[in-house]
Amino acid sequence: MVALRTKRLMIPGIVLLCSSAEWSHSVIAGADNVPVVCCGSVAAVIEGPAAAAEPEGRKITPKLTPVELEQLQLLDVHITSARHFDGRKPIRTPGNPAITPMTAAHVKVDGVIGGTIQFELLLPDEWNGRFAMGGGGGFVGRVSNLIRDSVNNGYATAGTDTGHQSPSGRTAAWALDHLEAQVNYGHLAIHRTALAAKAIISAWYGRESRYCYFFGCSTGGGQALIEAQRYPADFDGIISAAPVVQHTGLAAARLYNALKLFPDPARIETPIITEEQLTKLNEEVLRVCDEQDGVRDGILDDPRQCRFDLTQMEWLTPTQRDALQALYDGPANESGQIYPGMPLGSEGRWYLWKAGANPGYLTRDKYPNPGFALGIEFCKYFIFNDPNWDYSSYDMANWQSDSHRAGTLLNANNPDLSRFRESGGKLILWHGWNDGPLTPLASIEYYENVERLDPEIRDFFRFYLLPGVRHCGGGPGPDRVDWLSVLGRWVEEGIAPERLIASKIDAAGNATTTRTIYPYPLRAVYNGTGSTDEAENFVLPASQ
Ligand SMILES: [Ca+2]
Repeated sequence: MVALRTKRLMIPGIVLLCSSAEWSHSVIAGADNVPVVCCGSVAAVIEGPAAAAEPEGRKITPKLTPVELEQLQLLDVHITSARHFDGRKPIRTPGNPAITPMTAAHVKVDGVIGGTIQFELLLPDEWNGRFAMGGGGGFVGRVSNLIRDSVNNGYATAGTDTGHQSPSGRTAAWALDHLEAQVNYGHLAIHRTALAAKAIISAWYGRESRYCYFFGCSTGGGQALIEAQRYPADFDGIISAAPVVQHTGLAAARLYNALKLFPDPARIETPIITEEQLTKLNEEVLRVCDEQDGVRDGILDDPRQCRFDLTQMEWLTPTQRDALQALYDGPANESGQIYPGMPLGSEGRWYLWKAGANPGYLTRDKYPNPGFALGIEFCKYFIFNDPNWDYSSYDMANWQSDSHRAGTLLNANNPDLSRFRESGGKLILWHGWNDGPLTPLASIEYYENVERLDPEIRDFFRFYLLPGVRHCGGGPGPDRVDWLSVLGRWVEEGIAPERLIASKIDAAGNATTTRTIYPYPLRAVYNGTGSTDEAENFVLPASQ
């Protein structure tokens, strides 16, 4: 037996033990005791430059070559390639034009964890000492990183497919009777990718990450919350945007919508309501509600303040009114409310997400729209384990018991964030009021549940509602905030985000409208003078 001389490298949440023996054994003793093997050369790197503290602010450069990195041995982690890009030709992100093309020189690392969890890690030539990981959307199913372009600002950044392939992100046959795939999707793949990325970063630069961040939206917003709940040592700061707080509750809402909007499964190509009718409904909501916040601007600053009576909409049929009321109310059964309904003002995206029949989706997915697809696929493969399950005869009375098992694997609604708080973590949650697919009322419910357990919640957790902003961005309201910088100032400098300025950016890159945003439950209101397009004219009333 080889006697091991070990050296310890402290990484947030894990301890690496590396020896100078060729292909020695090492152990990561962390939250899940994931074992890792690293080679002696890596240990030497760790023992050398890692010991010298890097001055704050200096860019850190690599200590290995891409070829050496490809030879790095991590147990159950296989690095498939490490390629250098010089940054002279901008690299776009297929399928996500919102991500700025990458222009920073960097090494792109591709790898696989546990045989199925594919990941990508970008290592900039000039590193700012920070690791920033991004989340995915829908059922993920391809390597996804919401903040891939953070490499341009010097972050090492990673993303994962969460352990399965689903190119559209809307199908879930991969989850059929596959507990490992379900757990990977639910939370474990993000955690394991974070650990692997940190170990590779430490080897590459010869020192550990100074700060670690996570930023996800939609499914990625749920990934963000579940990281804080299950793996509180993984990240120093987390941003959860428009999150899937509760997969099973969201599936209930989508199933309930399908029952109301597509009652006949043989006629899913024929919606019961038209896009023009939903546009008209949105206009009627704005006519009644818009000015209640003091500004007629096509934006509802707090839709909960408005009372809108669907029965007055005589141009809708009783069947249409019943289905639309169900969307506003959310799913319920004799046990009570299952999931919150949709807020007033979000109707503008309902046709696309829940109520319409898009020929493209019908051809590709055999479903009329993304909300229908995601909801019914979830029921088939996570709850009933039956590809032929028929939604149209389902009785919502059994929902809580039917969905319980899936909820224990996937839901990100545990309100106990005490371990994350104790580890020094900071959490930002934001949600747009005009979100068509995911109701912001679920985010309010989660924040208030956490607050019930921890009245001093604002010490480490801030929640922002953005008026007029759609799912993950866009819409009539100012949607741009440099969230990663806001979080960084809180984590690294202790400057808590008391007041934010959100901007709306036009095609030329200019800010056309700005709004002041305060953490929930505070809300800025128009002071009555000056332009309603300028944040400085929106203030916190004395009553708050
Ligand atoms: Ca308004």
